[in-house]
Amino acid sequence: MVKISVIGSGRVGGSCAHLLAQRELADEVLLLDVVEGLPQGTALDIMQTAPLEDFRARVYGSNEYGDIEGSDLVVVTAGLARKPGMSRRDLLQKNAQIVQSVTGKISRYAPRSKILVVTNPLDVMTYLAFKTSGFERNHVFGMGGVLDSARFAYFIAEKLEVSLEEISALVIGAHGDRMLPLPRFSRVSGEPITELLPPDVVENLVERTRGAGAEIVSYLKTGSAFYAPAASVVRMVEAIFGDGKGSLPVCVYLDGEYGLKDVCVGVPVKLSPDGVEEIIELDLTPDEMSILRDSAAEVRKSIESLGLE
Ligand code: A3D
Repeated sequence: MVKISVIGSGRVGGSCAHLLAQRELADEVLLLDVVEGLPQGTALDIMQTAPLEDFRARVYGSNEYGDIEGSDLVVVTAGLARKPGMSRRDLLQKNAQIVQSVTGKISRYAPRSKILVVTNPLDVMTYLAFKTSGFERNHVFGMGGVLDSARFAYFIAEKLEVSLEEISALVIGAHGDRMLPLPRFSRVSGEPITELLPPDVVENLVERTRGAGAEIVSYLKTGSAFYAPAASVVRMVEAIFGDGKGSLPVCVYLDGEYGLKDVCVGVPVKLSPDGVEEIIELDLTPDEMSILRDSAAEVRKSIESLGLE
């Protein structure tokens, strides 16, 4: 029996719950929100896809944190989404309060769960969730790199007009303007894209990936992306409860890895039912290392601006 609770039944949370049920990645999916009726209505809508999509998972909604008891994994999507003209930093104060309160409830009602953070700004919220929960560091992690890497892969496929199956792309670092797409580690049929495309084209793909979230916000105007973010969470859930093979870029608390300490950023890890099983240290060039360090420094600055320490 696998139980997954999704806190926040908005666009990302609702879409996650639907995909988790459809793929039968959990026996029970609980949707929880502070808005009365929202998780219940969303869950009922999702359950009514079951006769059409033929899944057996049970999705239900609640406004009571006590219902997360027994969860193996809690996905935190509670918070405000970025609106046009709003930077990730604008979200910081408000979402910090929400994530601290939600994490406090998780440690109280589901102390043996793992926490997967989605709320932005992702790396700071993952750090807060880790610190507030008091959980071991391998039990608290965030989704950012999987989405950024999927976006990079999509842009590469579009540019080279090749099938997506041939592409593996990798983005590490903070989930934001200072993310670190890694062309050397992004391959088409095993060949690094740096061998297939001129440097200016690679740079354009990197820049488009860095701005991919904002590009969608500029179209939608009243919200941000949610289909690909939800699919990215589900990819991580598959890695946790599924075969556990391969590595994914995941936001984790670093304690000396990559020369970084007391900060959360995205790096490749192996996931298993016990959470983060191993942090993989890539052999980065001095330039790549310097971008990663800048990325982490930006996250630390935001953490410090919250005045926690
Ligand atoms: P939205 O559709 O507004 O849903 C958020 C939900 O959270 C709403 O239904 C709120 O009622 C609910 N909520 C607020 N406070 C609480 C609380 N204390 N307890 C329970 N529920 C609460 O937003 P969304 O689903 O589009 O986005 C959710 C979050 O994910 C935002 O912070 C986004 O910025 C973030 N996000 C991150 C990524 C990453 O790649 C990291 C991608 C997309 C969205």
